[in-house]
Amino acid sequence: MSSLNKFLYKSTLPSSLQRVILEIMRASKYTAHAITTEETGKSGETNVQGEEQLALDMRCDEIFCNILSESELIASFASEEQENEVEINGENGKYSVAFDPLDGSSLLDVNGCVGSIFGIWEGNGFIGKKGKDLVASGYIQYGPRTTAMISFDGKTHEFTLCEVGEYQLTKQNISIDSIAKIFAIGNLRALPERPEYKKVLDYFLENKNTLRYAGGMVPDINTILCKENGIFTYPSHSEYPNGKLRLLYECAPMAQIMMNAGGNATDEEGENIEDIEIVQLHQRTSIILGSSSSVDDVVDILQKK
Ligand code: AFP
Repeated sequence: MSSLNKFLYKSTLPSSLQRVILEIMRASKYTAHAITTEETGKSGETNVQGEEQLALDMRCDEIFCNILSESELIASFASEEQENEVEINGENGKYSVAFDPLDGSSLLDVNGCVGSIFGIWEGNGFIGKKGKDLVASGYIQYGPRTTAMISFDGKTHEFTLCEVGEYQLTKQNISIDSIAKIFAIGNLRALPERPEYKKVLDYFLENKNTLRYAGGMVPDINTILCKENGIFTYPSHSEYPNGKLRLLYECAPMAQIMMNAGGNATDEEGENIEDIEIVQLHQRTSIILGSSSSVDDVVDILQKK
């Protein structure tokens, strides 16, 4: 099997973009180590989202920030844990990276799988850009094994961190079935106020679909990509009127990863996630993502009301 380095080298990606991806993946190795060796307790701080930060949230953010800050290729970066964009080389940089350094941190205390998510855009900054402008995206899942899905040039591939600390290609050209048999139905707390979402649940149950819901965006979407089948739903409700998940560093990268695997990714009105303009670093969106025909069916159900 090819190493990530060799796979990138043989690709058509500019060497500068290859280097940025490798720096992000270097950060993931330190993150994987921190997760298995450092405390999972609370930090006593809250982030810009008003969410209680765990010590590991801050540690993983520090790892990504430090590594990206060292690169002359980085124009700026944006993190879930940082209120504002951080300019590194500005107009002298080539790429801007948005990342969620530790997604699903509420799963740490139960030893659940967590992940890091990233998206890479050309140029300096994010406002005014869209998911379709991403030049590469990916996530790392920290579980019994550390694995990653990395997407560029219209394809999505899986890599696994091997014993010598190198990512090896383990699955090339992921391809998602069009009809879901697996469903990861998020935000069930919306059911009482959204009877149309109950119809979505009934749709999955009537089709005898298999429920797989971990409560982490990375493990839930990773199941769909590894099984090459499934659908993930996280609609809005009164607590999160625009949805809970963030466009810039969660939904836009995940949408590209999924679409480059032949799936689809829209909001609950059916707008392609990749077409939603980034107007605020931490803006939220609803998301329906996975097997393309099933995404269409769920949006139709939600829209019929
Ligand atoms: P945490 O980072 O607070 O664990 O939230 C994880 C997350 O942002 C995303 O990874 C999940 O898909 C989603 O929230 C789960 O939300 P619920 O807790 O409402 O199921």
